[in-house]
Amino acid sequence: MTLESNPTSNINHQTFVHTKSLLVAIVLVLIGNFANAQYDAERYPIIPKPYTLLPFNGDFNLNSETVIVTDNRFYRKEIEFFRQQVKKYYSVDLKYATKKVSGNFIYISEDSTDIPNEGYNLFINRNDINIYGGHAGIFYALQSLFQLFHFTTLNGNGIPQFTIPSCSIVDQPRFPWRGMHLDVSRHFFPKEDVKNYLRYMAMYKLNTFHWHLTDDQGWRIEIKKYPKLTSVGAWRNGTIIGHQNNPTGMDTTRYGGFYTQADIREIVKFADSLHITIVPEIEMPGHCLAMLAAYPELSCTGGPFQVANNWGVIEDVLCPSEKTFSFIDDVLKEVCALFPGKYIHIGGDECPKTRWKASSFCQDLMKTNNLKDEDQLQSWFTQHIVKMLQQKGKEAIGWDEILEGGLADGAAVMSWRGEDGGIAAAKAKHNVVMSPGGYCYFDHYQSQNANEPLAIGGFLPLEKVYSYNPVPASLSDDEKKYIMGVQANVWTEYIPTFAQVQYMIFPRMCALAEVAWDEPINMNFDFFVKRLIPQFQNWDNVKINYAKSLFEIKAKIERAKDGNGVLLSLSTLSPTGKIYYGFEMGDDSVGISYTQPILIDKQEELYAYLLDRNHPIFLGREYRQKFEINLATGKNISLRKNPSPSYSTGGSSTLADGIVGRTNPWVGSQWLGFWGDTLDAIIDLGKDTTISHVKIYTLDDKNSWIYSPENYRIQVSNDGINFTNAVRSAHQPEELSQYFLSENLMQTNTRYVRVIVFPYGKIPSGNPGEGNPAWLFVSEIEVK
Ligand code: TNX
Repeated sequence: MTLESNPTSNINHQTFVHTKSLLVAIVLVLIGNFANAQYDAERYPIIPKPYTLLPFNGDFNLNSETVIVTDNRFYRKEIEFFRQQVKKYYSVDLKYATKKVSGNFIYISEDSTDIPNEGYNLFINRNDINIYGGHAGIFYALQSLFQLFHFTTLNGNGIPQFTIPSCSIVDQPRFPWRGMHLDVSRHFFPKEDVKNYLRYMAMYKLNTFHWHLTDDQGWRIEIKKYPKLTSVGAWRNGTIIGHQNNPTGMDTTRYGGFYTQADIREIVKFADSLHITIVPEIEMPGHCLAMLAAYPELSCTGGPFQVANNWGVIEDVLCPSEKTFSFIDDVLKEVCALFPGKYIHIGGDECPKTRWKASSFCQDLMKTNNLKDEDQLQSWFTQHIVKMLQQKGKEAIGWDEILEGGLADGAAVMSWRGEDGGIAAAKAKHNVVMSPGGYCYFDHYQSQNANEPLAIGGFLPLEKVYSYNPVPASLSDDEKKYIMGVQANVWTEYIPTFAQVQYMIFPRMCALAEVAWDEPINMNFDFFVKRLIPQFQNWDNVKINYAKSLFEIKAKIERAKDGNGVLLSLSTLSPTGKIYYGFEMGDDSVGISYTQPILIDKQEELYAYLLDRNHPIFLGREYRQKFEINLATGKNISLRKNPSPSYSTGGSSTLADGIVGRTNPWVGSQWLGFWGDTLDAIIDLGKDTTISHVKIYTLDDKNSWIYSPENYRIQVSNDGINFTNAVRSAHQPEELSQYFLSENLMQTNTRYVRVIVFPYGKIPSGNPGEGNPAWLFVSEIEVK
């Protein structure tokens, strides 16, 4: 008799499975440490890594006869998404049933007793698969299952067969806010692209979509009361070509687009079916030029304005007038009605004060309200908006600038200028989402390769995303509770197509997903990479354009033992790649097989490439590097003050590694960054040495808040304790550049050279980041 025809035995079976599930769950939790043991990654390539996974021998065989059984029709949307995915990625059409068959089923039960929010239990046996959880948990269990498909063969009818490896999983997330952001203002991505973005997030259990809908370059959400926001504000007359620091022109193509309210409702509903909450962002009071182009009366000067066609920070901002407040109130009414989530993002970043300073209206307003400066005026403005949202039953979240000058109760902070804003907010008992530039900006470069497609700058390789812990150690246990989670941001100035969006988020989004889901103790980068590689096949199946920088040659530079030159180690994470290298001026043009670190003690240009061990093909792109060797190269350098953790790759030895950082575009890994801080470095030349020249390579990129230094000092010493100023030679080098400081010295015999470089200071008004300290970036110190 089959279970199907016998309701009693059906119930018994259910009860049995259920009891067993509880037992296994308890055992899994009890064996705490065992949970961190590493299992076969290729067999269980689940990302993010489940809280506990207990591997078993044997497999469940999945084929087109497998049925999904549920006694609760309310799971339809969770199951339907999974079914569509399985059909799309694996070409298998799974069926539904409301009663169990004898084996070959996936049974789904709403039983969230003792299962934490968003958690689930998933038991894969040889004959059946059983899932328990609340709605979100069931959705995530199906996503884990989706990642366990192993193709075996085609059956007689050409239908693919799969095995699903046996195991027991008890899973739950670390943070409730697991976010991805997308800027649709700088470049517009139609509805279908946004839905795909949400699908990608859901696959990796990310649950919060921060939709950056408005900015200087385009307003992208229909507001019925103010139609010009989209008829005027959604379109620009052209777009800058190339990098904003080095533009090659301006195209004159009318560019734009927007989402109708019907589109938005459709996307919100779709997101809801994936257990994703959308947080819409309406930027104010800065980054509002598109809004002002449509309604210039909201500005301090009256306009006229045009939607921006280049990037950066723009001085025209909202005027904090009654008219503006009532306009925003109307806009937010419509926004709140469209988005059911608790939070509305109100921007708040990068608001220049030039217009407010020049406006007699603003100056009077400040006097009337006892506001001592324009920063307090912004805080006063923000508090109004926060209250406006609270009256509509919502909470506000904003970029960390909204902290300055006091923050209204209930408002949450998104920390992007490092972690300081988030730390201050948590200490003041505000909820926080961590999204610091150094770990979470997916518009930054992920590879140092010179052929990488144009990006804004920075350097954020996969392993750096993975290394992030969103809970700062400096917080007390009580304060830590305010960290709601973590989010990566995808600003699209340099991301014009959806294929490029894919390139910037895959695979870094997988690392973020694990940072958001897993406890640090449960994380390990090498084990992550082993689970990541099997995803590539899936992405290939649906033609996702992912970055393959993981397989590139990575270079590590260390001081040579005796301090003469540097040792270059090359490595790759590619399981089948073999490294070959050669020198540009060398005899061996094909290159030789790499076996051990290479000593570089003279001016050279080295190239290296990867060959597949099994096939005569090249993998990835060539690595190429020029080395400039001088007296300082490879010598010991000590820093009196450490660089900012965001720009500290390689530490102090980066300053004497023989590599002069690229400037346009610059890649973060080659530079040490000091935020408003002095560089104070002492180079130990090892013995008394005659020197007559010092050159310091610095960076100038005002859009990224990086300024050439104001001033510097060079000192010498024979004991490393007592330093005297080096004497300038009358003959100074003729070359001048915004990218280096260069000085000829009177010939001096010295062992220690001290280089002090003072940062520029406060960023002057009218520039991006005005009022903030400027960054000082130094790549290399050359001594001759
Ligand atoms: C800063 S992050 C911005 C954005 C830019 C981004 C580029 C933030 C709150 N503001 O307007 O697109 O840098 O990385």
